[in-house]
Amino acid sequence: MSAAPASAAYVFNGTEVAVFDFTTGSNVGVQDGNARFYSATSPDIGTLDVRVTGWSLERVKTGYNSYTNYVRDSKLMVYSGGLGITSGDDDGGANNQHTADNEGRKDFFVFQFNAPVAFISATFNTYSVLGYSKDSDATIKYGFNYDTPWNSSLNLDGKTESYLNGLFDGSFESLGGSASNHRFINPDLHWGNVWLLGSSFVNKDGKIDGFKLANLAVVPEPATWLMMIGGFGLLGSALRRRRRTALATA
Ligand SMILES: [Ca+2]
Ligand SMILES: [Ca+2]
Ligand SMILES: [Ca+2]
Ligand SMILES: [Ca+2]
Repeated sequence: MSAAPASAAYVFNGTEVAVFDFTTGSNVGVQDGNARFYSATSPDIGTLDVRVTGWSLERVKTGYNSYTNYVRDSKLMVYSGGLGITSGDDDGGANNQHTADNEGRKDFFVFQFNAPVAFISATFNTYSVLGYSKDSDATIKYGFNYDTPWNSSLNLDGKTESYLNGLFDGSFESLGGSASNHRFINPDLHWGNVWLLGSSFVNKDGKIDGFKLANLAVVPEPATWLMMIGGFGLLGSALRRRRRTALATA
């Protein structure tokens, strides 16, 4: 799918999606591990909030012939082109390394929502990292986490990739090309209140991925939806309990 205007309202299953605009904010005083907060509103579903952080996976030699990937807190930067990540091996962001890139460390965003959502689409602005050709493949992970409030730290710094993966129910690839693009990123309609979107961890085509994320369209899960439009709180939580019980026994 190409280039639906970023700000255009559009409809998913009869509901106007909520579109987070990631092109506003300041980079003054940004430190590793900084968080940014954004809100998005749909006339149909009200307002959703998200906490966004930037990370990278560093491959560390841990034995004669073995390696372990560790999560490193990184700088979540913001530009007119969208959110980027400057990680510890990104030379201060030079040569478009301030993007979410998988040259060296694999950079990724973590999104903690105040309600379960499904990703629908996103705008990827591509950049040539260190002079390589542009590409925009992404790894996406989704899961439910009710141990940590949505607006609090998940304390991922220094954790292993296995620990990171344990936070999520599943993972998939969203392949993109060299041009900046707006695309659907959740064809199987997964749900979660905690999501990861990164420069591809798999990168099958071997081309370095480097992009800024300009926006993200989501919808809340139906049970939450009922609560948000008001008056159905008990019904919503009953549905949620049933659903999660069903998941737990599946
Ligand atoms: Ca980077
Ligand atoms: Ca890098
Ligand atoms: Ca690609
Ligand atoms: Ca690639």
